[in-house]
Amino acid sequence: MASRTRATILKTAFTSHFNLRIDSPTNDNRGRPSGKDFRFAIVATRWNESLVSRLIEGAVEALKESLVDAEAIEIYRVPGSFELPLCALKAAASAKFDAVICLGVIIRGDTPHFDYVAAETARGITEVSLRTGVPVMFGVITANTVEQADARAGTQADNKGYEAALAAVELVNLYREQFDQ
Ligand code: DLZ
Repeated sequence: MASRTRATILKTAFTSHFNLRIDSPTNDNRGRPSGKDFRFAIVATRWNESLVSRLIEGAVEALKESLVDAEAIEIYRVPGSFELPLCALKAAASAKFDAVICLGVIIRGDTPHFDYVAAETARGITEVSLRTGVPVMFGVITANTVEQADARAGTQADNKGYEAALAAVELVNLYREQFDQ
């Protein structure tokens, strides 16, 4: 019984995934959901600027590949990751955006500071999404070393900003098509 239920859920999930990504009229020619006519806010930190700037580039690249107009992307900068949730909340509550993409890099230091900043950033971003109903993406690298962070700020699939932006485009399509939002 349990396995039959699981099979049904898997089949349903596969069917809607298939419809969304391949058959949907909003698909672009790369076989991905299209971001056309959606609006996105990018909220990014100034801490670890050299890495975060690469996450912003990755996110913008993914949005453009998804046919998002350049004017439909707004970028807001905050000091550090701890400040991401409040700015994300303001962007999400403004009703100007279909999704918010948070970008930052938190690198472990010698003190427990990393744990407080990383935990509160993740918790805050989740809370913004649940409170507003707007998808808020966690494009924040949490790494033990600069080398680890560097490897996650590479190109395309190796870039957390690119990955977060693709997830945002997928979600806005899902919610519009399945829940009319
Ligand atoms: C203070 C601090 C430290 C030590 N490390 C980071 C980090 O690795 N990544 C990051 O995004 N921000 C860091 N910050 C700054 C905090 O996020 C925050 O901006 C300050 O504590 C001020 O509230």
